[in-house]
Amino acid sequence: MKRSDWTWGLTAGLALGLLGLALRGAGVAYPLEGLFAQITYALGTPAVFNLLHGLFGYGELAKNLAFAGTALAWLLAHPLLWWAARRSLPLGLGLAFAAYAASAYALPGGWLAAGLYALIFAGLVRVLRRRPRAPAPAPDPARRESLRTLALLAAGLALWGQVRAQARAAWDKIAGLWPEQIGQSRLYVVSKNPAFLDPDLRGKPYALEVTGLVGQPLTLDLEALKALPSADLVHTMTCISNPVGGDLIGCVKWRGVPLKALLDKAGVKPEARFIVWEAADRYTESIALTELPAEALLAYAAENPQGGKFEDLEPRHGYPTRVLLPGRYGMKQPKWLTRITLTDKETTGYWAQRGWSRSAVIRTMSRIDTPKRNARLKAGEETFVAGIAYAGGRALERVEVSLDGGKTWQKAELRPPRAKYAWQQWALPWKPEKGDHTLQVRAVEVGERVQDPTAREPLPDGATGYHTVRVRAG
Ligand SMILES: Nc1nc2c(c(=O)[nH]1)N[C@H]1C(S)=C(S)[C@@H](COP(=O)(O)O)O[C@H]1N2
Ligand SMILES: [Mo]
Repeated sequence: MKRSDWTWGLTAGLALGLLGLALRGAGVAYPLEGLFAQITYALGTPAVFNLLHGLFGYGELAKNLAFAGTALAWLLAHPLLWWAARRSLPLGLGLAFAAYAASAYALPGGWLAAGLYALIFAGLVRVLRRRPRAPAPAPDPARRESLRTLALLAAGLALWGQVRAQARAAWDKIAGLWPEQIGQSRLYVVSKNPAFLDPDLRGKPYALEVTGLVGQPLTLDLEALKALPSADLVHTMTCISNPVGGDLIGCVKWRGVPLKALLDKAGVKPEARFIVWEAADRYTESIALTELPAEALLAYAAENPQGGKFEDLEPRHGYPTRVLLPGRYGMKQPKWLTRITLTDKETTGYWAQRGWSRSAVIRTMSRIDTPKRNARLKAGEETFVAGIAYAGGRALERVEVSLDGGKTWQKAELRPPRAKYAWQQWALPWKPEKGDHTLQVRAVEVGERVQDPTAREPLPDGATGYHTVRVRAG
């Protein structure tokens, strides 16, 4: 081995290690993580485990040292691979694939990721290694060279597509898990009215008023609203009366007019401090201007995930327009909106008058979608504990699952959020042993803010506590 093998090898190992972090965010298996899992699994045998923890204590230190060791092993492997690849690129490619596959094979999509990493590695070798200056005997070597590079690139791209598709499919394959986005037809419906008394404004004259402390009062029908510049918002609607584990929650992509734009058009007077909403069913709500989220939307359409087309709001979801106030419970988001009034005095909304929270800020929640409670599972068969989690627009650090009724917790795979106000899917592969199991889930926000464990009823501020599901495996 030459010195350059060391320099280039270590550089490539470092680059791939770092690149891997970014790829991991995009759902590609991270070989370093697989290697770490295998090494710690081996070290986890009781004797070794006790020895290590006797030496380093039970804190994070032992784990971090183990990871540092893994990273070092990873780095040191790369000069060797580089040396091999310099002698023969196919040999290097093969060895690299073997090494990455040995690290990542146990992770979902691990084999594909290994292929992708090996190709990137080979690409690095081709680009970075100094070519011998020997006279080229082959006919038209430049052309052949670029063809080979192109082939490598094409293979890399194809594999990348595969990896992405598989990462997506892996989530879609978990039976019973709610999708990243639902259509309005699957969204829960809550209203203060008996359904037959809900407003149905289809085919009726409609005018939305913007009035009160504004420079230029507005009256807009649906056409006029649709003619204004629009925005899309992936937004999770949830009801303050949703019990822990309940399904009064759903993430939908909406389209409408940004409220800020509408307010600018009307010209809010300086003395205005609150927005009061009024709806066709005489529902009212309000919010302080300073608390209006920048993304707040006057929605008139929702995306149908089958086909991706935007459709008018269904009557039960507020046709023709409704308010979307991300981060707040559904009660702050009137349907069948008819009037927006700017005022200097606070008013109390329909549910707040009845004792529910005034601010109605969404509490961090997580739910187990599968397995269902009292499910009968096959002992020893690989399955998933999976569900959704949402923190009202605050970022989630991780989701943890307990398979033993809250005694111990482990990190689940958390799918990166589609958007700020999207719920997130999470999943943990699980091979249940024979017997009864109590599953629990909790979400952890950035800054180690763990979801509130106290069991509370929805009234008045929204339910808290961990969703708990008992199942039997036999
Ligand atoms: N006009 C009007 N808007 C309303 C309500 C209502 O009774 N009347 N209920 C609110 C409540 S409590 C919730 S949870 C959401 C539910 O919206 P969805 O039925 O579209 O899911 O609408 C809100 N907007
Ligand atoms: Mo609600």
